[in-house]
Amino acid sequence: MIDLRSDTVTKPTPAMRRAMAEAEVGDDVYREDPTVNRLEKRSAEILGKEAALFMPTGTMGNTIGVKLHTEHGQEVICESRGHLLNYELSMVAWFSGCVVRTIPSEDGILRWDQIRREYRPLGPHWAPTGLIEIENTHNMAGGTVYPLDVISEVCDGAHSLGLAVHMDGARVFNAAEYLGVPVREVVAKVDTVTFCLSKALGAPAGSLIAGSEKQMDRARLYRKRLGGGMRQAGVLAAAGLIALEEHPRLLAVDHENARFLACALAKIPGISIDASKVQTNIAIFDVEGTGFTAAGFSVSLKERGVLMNAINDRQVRLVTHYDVNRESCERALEMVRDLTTSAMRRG
Ligand code: TLP
Repeated sequence: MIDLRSDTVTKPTPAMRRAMAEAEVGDDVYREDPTVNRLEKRSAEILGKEAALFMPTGTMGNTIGVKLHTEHGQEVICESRGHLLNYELSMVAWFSGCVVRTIPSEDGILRWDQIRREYRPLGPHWAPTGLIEIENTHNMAGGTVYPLDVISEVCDGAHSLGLAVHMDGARVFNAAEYLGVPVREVVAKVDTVTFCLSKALGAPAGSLIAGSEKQMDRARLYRKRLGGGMRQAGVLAAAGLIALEEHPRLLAVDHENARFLACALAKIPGISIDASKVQTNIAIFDVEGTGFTAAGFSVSLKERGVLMNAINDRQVRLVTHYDVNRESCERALEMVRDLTTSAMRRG
């Protein structure tokens, strides 16, 4: 099987497995796991934040990010297709007691003037805005990257109104690679950021949230409340350290593979995608012209040994990653061509 469903599917590398077997561990709830401590320290250094905290998942990182900045009864502004709203089981409501105000956009990127129009101060009828959340890269908009000046403008605007900005940076290292800048520049102005080791960076599990020391002290309590005190988590952090230190430099290959796939898909009759918009490791394409629904396309492609997920009735998402090389991408394309030509022949 060629698995292009997500970059979450990567298996730990031999180096990660060795590091996991040999990891020095302790009880992380007592802060005694040296490997977790090292991962948190290095994450904070690399992101240019005071402190960072190891999380089992990106969902928990975002949940805690929202909790840190809001009170019950407030609104969190995010983009309409944001992961926070659509794929996190309404944790914003469940844990933080907030509602989400969405702003639609074509490319997943929110500009300050759009946010400013939706901002609500304290008033007699409505939920006041408590937080701005931005997703970088934006998953369901096709891995799009926030330009640095847009992040800067959003953060300056939010801060001028006394609001914080949380970045869902599940794939923020992909954004940094695309922009050609160190990741600390991408997150410099946001108040907190979550990033995932378990996605494009290839670790088997784990994410981090980063921000100020004070915020991370509170985040530690919320993590425990949510059942995320993981004890000898150094076995996971050991793989995470390799992902953090070694894998960012490999991301360019995934980006080239995604662009390669997008350019070739654009030439297949019935498929539509603007390959020039593929910036990182995610490509989303429309299959309506092939006669398939997106779900039908996905099922038929699986019969040919290629996995891609339907994300709505018409669109299919592919994600390139460490475990899929160029040769596998070429084979995946052959299978897509085979599928669409046989469907067209049948009429
Ligand atoms: N994304 C997954 C699915 O949940 C859709 C994927 O396959 O892409 N933020 C963003 C932007 C994400 O893409 C994801 C996972 C998360 C947060 C949540 O991370 P986990 O799965 O670790 O809770």
